[in-house]
Amino acid sequence: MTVLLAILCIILLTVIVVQIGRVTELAAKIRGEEEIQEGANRRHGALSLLFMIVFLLGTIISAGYYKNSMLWYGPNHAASAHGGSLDYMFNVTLFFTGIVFVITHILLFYFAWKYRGEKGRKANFMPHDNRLEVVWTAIPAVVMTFLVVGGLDAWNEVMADVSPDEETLEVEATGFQFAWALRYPGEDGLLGTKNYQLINAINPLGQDWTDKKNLDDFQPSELVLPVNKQVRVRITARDVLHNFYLPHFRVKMDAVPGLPTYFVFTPTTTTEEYRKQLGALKADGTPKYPEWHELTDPNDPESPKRYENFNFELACAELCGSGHYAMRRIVRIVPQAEYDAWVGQQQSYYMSSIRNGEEDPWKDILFDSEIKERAAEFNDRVSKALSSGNAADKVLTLDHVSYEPGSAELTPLSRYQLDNLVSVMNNYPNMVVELSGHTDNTGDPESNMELSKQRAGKVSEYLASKGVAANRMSVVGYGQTRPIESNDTPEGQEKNRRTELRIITQ
Ligand SMILES: [Cu+2]
Repeated sequence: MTVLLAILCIILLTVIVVQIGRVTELAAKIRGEEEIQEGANRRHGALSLLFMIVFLLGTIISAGYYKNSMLWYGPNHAASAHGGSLDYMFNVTLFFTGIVFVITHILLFYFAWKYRGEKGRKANFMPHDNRLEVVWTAIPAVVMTFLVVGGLDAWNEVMADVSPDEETLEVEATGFQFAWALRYPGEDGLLGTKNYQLINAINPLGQDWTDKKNLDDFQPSELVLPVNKQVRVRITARDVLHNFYLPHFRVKMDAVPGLPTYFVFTPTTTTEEYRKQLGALKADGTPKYPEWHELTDPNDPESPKRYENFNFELACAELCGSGHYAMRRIVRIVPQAEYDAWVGQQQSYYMSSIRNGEEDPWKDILFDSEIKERAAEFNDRVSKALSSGNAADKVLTLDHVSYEPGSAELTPLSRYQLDNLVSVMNNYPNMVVELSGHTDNTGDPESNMELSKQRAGKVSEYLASKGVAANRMSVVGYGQTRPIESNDTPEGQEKNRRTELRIITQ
């Protein structure tokens, strides 16, 4: 029905337009066509002049009105070392193109008025003029040469890569639909290698965990950078084209799947300093940039002012899909000390998400930091047991000693705690201990008894192989007779499968 009505309306409108045309035609015949044409020409000429004035005034007024939103003007100064040279280049270009813009528009509308159609006026026919050709080719050529050379110069300065001896912080930004994954190098200062074939749900960047450089890399949710330190951003994409854009730093570079790009820049203003500049006051105490003194929430007089909430941001400057807007990230520029403290709080992605999981190629070894941590913890427990007068406190569970399923073979990771025990035995030469094996209640009690004894025996063999005298250790198997938790739950059963150390003489 609506469609039908719409079609009817269109038909009616067409009929009306045709009818008006006919009436005008008839009126022209009656009054004389030429006279009418001349009146229209005069009117159109005058309107051209009016349009020129309104248009140019509008351009000037809007430029003045939005001046504080222009990147090079007012509060929007560049917050990076190279930003000034790009802004300068834009200003120079704007200056020259601005002159041409104003002159050509004045001429365009002035000529439309001056040479409007008049009775008896004939057009001047000019087939060719060498002088004019030279002038309007040479002037743009000279101006363009200066602009292009200046642009190339700025480009070479901005896009220069770092030389190997320069101290640079290298971080990585990977664009995907719809977020940025940021990666920092961790303590070693080096980003680990990646392979797209390794990408899966728990390894979103395809980091190769056999490369030790990857183990300390961390993936924070915001881009935090120290002020006045050169940064090289490796830019990649995982699916479609994105664009790494830091407007306040004049940094903008495509993120292309399969083709790593980069951008080197040095932030020169911290977030705090930039906020101060936005909130600056004039000599008479009024705000320099009133728009930044507006409240963030106009309905809440207690809400902070806009400049107090200001943050640099990272955006995607490529329309990459429906969630494109969600690629915004906060960027914080902070003094070096604050940056170091922030880095200290970050946990490596490997340690938080990969360590000891399915994909961990280092499952069978402990890293130095873990070895130290565990040794300290074990020594602590031993000294508590030694200083206690209570017999129950003299029993320690060797919680990091485990066996292959259904066998008495020690797992590779068990050796670390056993080595801790060896050094305790060496430090206390008079210490005599009992090593006991325990199982849960699955299987037959007699074979459990046998297995638990074999397991405790393996521990004693290991200690003996490291030089602990055999007469300082007794070996017992208790099977399933001494549970410490209920065997009804898998967790309880796991606790019951254990090896214990009892200090008999210290
Ligand atoms: Cu994007």
